[in-house]
Amino acid sequence: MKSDFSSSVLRSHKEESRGSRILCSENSFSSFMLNQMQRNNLSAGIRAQTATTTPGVKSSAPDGKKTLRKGNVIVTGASSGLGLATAKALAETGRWNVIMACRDFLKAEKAAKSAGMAKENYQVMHLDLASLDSVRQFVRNFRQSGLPLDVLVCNAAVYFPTAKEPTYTADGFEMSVGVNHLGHFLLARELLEDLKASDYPSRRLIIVGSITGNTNTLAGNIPPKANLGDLRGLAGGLNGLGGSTMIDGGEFDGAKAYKDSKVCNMLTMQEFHRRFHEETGVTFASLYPGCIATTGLFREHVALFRLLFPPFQKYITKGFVSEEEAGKRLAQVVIDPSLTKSGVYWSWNNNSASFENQLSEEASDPEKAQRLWQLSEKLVGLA
Ligand code: NDP
Ligand code: PMR
Repeated sequence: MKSDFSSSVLRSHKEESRGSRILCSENSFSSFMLNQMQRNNLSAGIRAQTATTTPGVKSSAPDGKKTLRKGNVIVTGASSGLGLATAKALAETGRWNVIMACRDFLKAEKAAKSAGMAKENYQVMHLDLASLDSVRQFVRNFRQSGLPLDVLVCNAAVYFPTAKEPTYTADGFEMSVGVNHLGHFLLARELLEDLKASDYPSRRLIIVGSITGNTNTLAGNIPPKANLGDLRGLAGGLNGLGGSTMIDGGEFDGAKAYKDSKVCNMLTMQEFHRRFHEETGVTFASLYPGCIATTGLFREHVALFRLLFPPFQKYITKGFVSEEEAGKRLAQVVIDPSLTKSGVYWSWNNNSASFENQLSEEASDPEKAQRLWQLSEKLVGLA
């Protein structure tokens, strides 16, 4: 039974088209595992992607050789986990100035220092994605810095798996979708202008996605599953004032809200691609960096989960990746000249080689993406 399970999770890690059903409770992690060993009922959702590349523009150095100026990249949520590891990997190249867009200025400064990032390679700017005013203020502050914007990485996220009641952003949206999707949606929409204006050879907008939002994988089939339904809750404002705090209009569920927000992230990337890639040449991408089971994302989870999750991912699913390795992967999506294809959801195999992955049917539904775009525009005051 165990070998069946191990081989099934391995196949799933490669994200072959599949799904499963499982009963789980956050308090009995080992019973998840047993249940999972017994339940495997698979289904599929596959989609092909289109290829495009951006042209190169280089400036001349005094000796006549072509050189590239230092790139400027904004990374949201760079004060810990994946964001910090990515900021560090980019800063260490000496070719990138990392703007760490963080809600806690002091925490970010301390994190950069303890990661050994050299002062000349980063700066911290305040951004609280739980407030649309803060997002707008961040955009103004960034523009005042006079720096061109070459790459934007929407990385920050919150996850409330054990919350019984929803919490809300300053604008009254359920917190997980408010921060992970709506705050980033406004930020990315505003900063697209800046990316367009940059003369950097490859300008990129990257929105971090996840396997758990993709129901064509085993991980995406652990209940509660992501499902945006007909978006009626989002249309109602996600504020709990008479309507629902969940995108699909259902009862509040913190774990589902997070997974829904990741579906929004992946749909948004593709809608950006459809609307703006050809016109702007900007590369739009999303990714699943691997299971970084040690990050602060799980800070709200029960203690038993935090204890067992890293070894479970390391030894059973083999989906575990260190913060350092995950940071290198995301940094690769920022800088690698071979990853300029737009509209792609990147993943990595066990040898850390990147490949274009397939999204679930829902996470690649163009009509849903368009409706999500329109409703999100209304909620953040762009329409
Ligand atoms: P962390 O909790 O370590 O990092 C999340 C970051 O987001 C922190 O820097 C946090 O700031 C910041 N953040 C939270 N709320 C806000 C806000 N309101 N405004 C600005 N910043 C905010 O988690 P991870 O590094 O794991 O997560 C990073 C990304 O990776 C997320 O998009 C997540 O969905 C994705 N991901 C993670 C996986 C994993 O296994 N960990 C797997 C797949 C995807 P602060 O430091 O102040 O708390
Ligand atoms: Mg999952 C190949 C199998 C695989 C992978 C790659 C992940 C990734 N997980 C896998 C399998 C399983 N998980 C199985 C079989 C179980 C039942 C025992 C399981 C359970 C589980 C829980 C309870 N897993 C979780 C949770 C969480 O609370 C995490 C979550 O959903 O956060 C939203 C999580 C995750 N598993 C992953 C990844 C990457 C996560 C977390 C982060 C994320 O998607 O951002």
